[in-house]
Amino acid sequence: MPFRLPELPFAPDALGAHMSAETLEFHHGKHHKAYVDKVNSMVGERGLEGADLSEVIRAATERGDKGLFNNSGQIWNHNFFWQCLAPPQGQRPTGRLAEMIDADFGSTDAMLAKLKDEAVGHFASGWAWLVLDQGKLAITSLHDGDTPVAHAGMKPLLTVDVWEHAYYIDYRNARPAFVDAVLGNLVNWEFVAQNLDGDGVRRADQES
Ligand code: MN3
Repeated sequence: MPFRLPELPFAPDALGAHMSAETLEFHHGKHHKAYVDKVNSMVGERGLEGADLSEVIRAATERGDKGLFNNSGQIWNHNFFWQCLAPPQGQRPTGRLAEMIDADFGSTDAMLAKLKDEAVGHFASGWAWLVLDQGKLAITSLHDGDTPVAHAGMKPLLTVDVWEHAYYIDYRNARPAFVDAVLGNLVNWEFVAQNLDGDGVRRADQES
């Protein structure tokens, strides 16, 4: 079986003006789908039929296969990104996650400001990440299709897609406004808190 485009975990109009149905139609329905189609066209000739998505990413890393790496990494990154989003209901981090954020950054607002700086400051295409690194929270970014799946010990908690295709419809070229809208309104903090178990990679993995 080839890889499939996973369904969005919310209705296409559920994120309101922060991320429009038209953006999701293009970002999920065309960009994310294109990565799925591309990888499905590549795995056969590379002897990787039947491998899980994470196994394809790791094989591409070991082989230095840039094309397969970026396309398969982008499938996983988008699988994870959609789960990081939820309809805007004034949600904020709670419980152990909130305590860890306060301990490592001082406050939720301070953490969000740092994550925004990383997202806005990342040159060209990539992803900003909140990760768990040796039991502490950390903020970083990865370039193009690079993904925590390829970095042993990097446990993903939350990501923001800062490829221009994530915001050009709703925000034109204004990446800071897009990042503010996502971090201030759309984060699924329950999903982020679940990932404190270190099992985030599995939650966006796929069998083929
Ligand atoms: Mn994208």
